[in-house]
Amino acid sequence: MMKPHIALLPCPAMGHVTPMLQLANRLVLIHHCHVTFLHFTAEDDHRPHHLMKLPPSVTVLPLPLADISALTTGDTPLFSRHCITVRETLLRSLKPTLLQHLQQTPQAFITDMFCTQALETCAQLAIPSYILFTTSALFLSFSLFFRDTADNNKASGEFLQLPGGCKPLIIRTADLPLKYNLDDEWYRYHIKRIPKASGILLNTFEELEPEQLRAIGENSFFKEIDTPPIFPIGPLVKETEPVCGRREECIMNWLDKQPSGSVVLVAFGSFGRLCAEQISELAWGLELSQQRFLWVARAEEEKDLPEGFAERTRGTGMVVDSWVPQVRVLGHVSTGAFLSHCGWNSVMESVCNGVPLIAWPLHADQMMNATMIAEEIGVAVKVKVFGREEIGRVVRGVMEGEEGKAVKERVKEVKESALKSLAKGGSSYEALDSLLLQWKQ
Ligand code: BUP
Repeated sequence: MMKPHIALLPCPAMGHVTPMLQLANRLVLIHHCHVTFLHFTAEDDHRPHHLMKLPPSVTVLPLPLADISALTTGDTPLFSRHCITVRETLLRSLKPTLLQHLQQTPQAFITDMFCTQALETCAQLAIPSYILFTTSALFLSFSLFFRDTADNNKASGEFLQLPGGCKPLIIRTADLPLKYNLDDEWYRYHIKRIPKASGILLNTFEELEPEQLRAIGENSFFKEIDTPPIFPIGPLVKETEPVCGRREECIMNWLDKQPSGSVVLVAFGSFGRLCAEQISELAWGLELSQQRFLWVARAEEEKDLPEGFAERTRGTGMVVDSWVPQVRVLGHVSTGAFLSHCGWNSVMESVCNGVPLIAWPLHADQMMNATMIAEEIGVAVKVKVFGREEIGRVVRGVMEGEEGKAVKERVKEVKESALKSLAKGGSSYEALDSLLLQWKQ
């Protein structure tokens, strides 16, 4: 029988490319599909580093980046430029690229949640299309509930009640990203296109968000707004990660020398930036906690570290600028906790490695993720008040205190259920397999 042919389109941002790469790996290596992996490319990055992680049989198809100079000015913020580039590239390049290069029409086209323009192209070419939703089911239910942004007054009061499964889903209004995001492309366009998809694949798993998934799958509210069928197929997390170059080797060598479970990884994702005051309070908080740490800071953030911080923490702490192999660090025996912005990939990577989180969310879905993993799932403790004493108390509590014991035990259980969900017969394996059965027909 011919292998099913699946085309994948990630949004060009690290937190989105990574889960799509894992999906590609799984489709090829476990479910024996032929995969075409589309990617946004400038002339000088024809095959970016991360694509090297794909199995050699995957066809990599570059989408030439649109020239957006006529649509932007020097003042256009970086994030808006990014959104315009994605939109214009899809509108101008996707259809001709598919028509020119795809000899065999794919049985399915899976596009990132921020590339929903592709759903229209697929409809024109009669290709069944799906969305890969790269964050939680809770955020999907919230997004669908807020699909009509004219209904902002849905979010008054302390709590917001979303239609649920057995019980309603409760979200704190303080955790909503609305005030930052109402004008962005997600609320204006992408959510509204969701009903055009034949299904939504989610980077979560049944055992992690049972109520949230039941709500979207079964509650009449979501049916009435034409929510497509959902397929929780996560966690889509890298299984291994190479150590690249001398700098990363130094980091791993330092970790090798630390006692088991003694180091707090501190990282705020690919977009997270702290202001000068936050950097200073975090540094004092880490010192007060008296714990070992590995802190991924930016070069420009390091100038805001308190005077003498490097000397006082020499030997027990390491501040690195730019990037660490995060999954490898989380999998290292010396790592005992992860102080994180709670981007969904970071949450899943921590959980899959059995590492409890210290939640310091910054924006977007991160506040909701943080509350859910702390208060509902029980694998994290939240930093509630911004300041050195609270940071010191929470970090020390997770590493040494009673609170820490509870989250450490719970995260081990969740890790086990994550692994089970991915194995043959597990919920995520079967969800992906059920899609393959449809695609093979
Ligand atoms: Br920092 C850092 N190394 O040093 P999230 C991050 N990562 O591998 P996002 C590294 O980037 P939003 C580093 O493992 C994860 O896969 C990390 O994704 C990797 O946050 C990814 O956690 C970060 O989803 O923000 O994308 O930065 O919340 O907006 O998705």
